[in-house]
Amino acid sequence: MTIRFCLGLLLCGLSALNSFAQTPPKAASATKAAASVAYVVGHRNPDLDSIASAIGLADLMTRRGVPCVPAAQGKVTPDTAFALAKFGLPVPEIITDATDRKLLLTDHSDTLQSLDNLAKGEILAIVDHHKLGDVTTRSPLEMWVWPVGSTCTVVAGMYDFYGVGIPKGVAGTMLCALLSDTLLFKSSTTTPTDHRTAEKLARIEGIRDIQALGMEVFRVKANLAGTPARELLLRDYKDFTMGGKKVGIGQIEVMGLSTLDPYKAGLRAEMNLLKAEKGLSALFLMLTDILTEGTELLLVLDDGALVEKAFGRKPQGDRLWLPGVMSRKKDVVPSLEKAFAR
Ligand SMILES: [Mn+2]
Repeated sequence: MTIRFCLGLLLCGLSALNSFAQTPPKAASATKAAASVAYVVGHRNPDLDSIASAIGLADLMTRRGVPCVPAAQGKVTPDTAFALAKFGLPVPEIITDATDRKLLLTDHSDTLQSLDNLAKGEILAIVDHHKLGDVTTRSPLEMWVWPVGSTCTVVAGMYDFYGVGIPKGVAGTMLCALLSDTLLFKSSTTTPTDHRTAEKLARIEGIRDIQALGMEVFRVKANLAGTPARELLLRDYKDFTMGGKKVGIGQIEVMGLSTLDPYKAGLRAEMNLLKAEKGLSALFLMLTDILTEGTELLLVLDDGALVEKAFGRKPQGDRLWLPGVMSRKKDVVPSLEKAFAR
């Protein structure tokens, strides 16, 4: 009795002390609950790499003692839905605003490609494989940016570094993303690390034929049937600022360019509309053929001379064939940035 009484007194005293220390107690606990989980999120118009890297990084961080959930900045694409269903993972929740959120950014570091009100959130980490963007932070952060074929390659490297095993399901989804982002290892962004990582992920998932899995992903990705032109244009679309001008670049990957013939007129019309709506100086759409390994660049722009400056060839009217060009981040963005900077 006495002991219980003393303990009671002690607890009362402690909680009084505690509530005295926390001012105001109610608001503090509410904020704490909301802030306890961090969101891992890829870029706008999320592709499979953005989603899979968010899932992998959320799992790794949670197991390192930082509770995280994967999120997406919008509806997932058909190839993402396919990979998640194949490996039994749920579709991440959609978030669009950073306010009062703890965040880990994957697959981007550009504010234009990130959440609204990014400055009102707290960024704990950036994990990416693009050029370094303009995101800044107030506090120290963990930052992993590698020039490799996919953000999932970087996330796999982080698992390795921290000595954490990649779970089945997550490994398979990350493998699909790696294959999707490297265009089955054909993109100029592909490195030996990507090949090694793919083999490791396949081993974990028990996948024997990596190429066959990649073809499955691309059959879904390249199936455009019934998709409205506006949706096709925006599916893998990114905004950039180049030489102070607003520039948009979309990409559609197909197996055989003729697949796109029925869509070209509609795409062209939507490109003109989108350029006006967004007040862009230039809008490019990369029609990338995985079979012939090149890109037909559709263009709508104010200054036609820019394209020749960037790629060293004259466009044929409103299009330009670029043999061997398959990567927006490595083959197209740097050339355009240079041309716009002049
Ligand atoms: Mn990526």
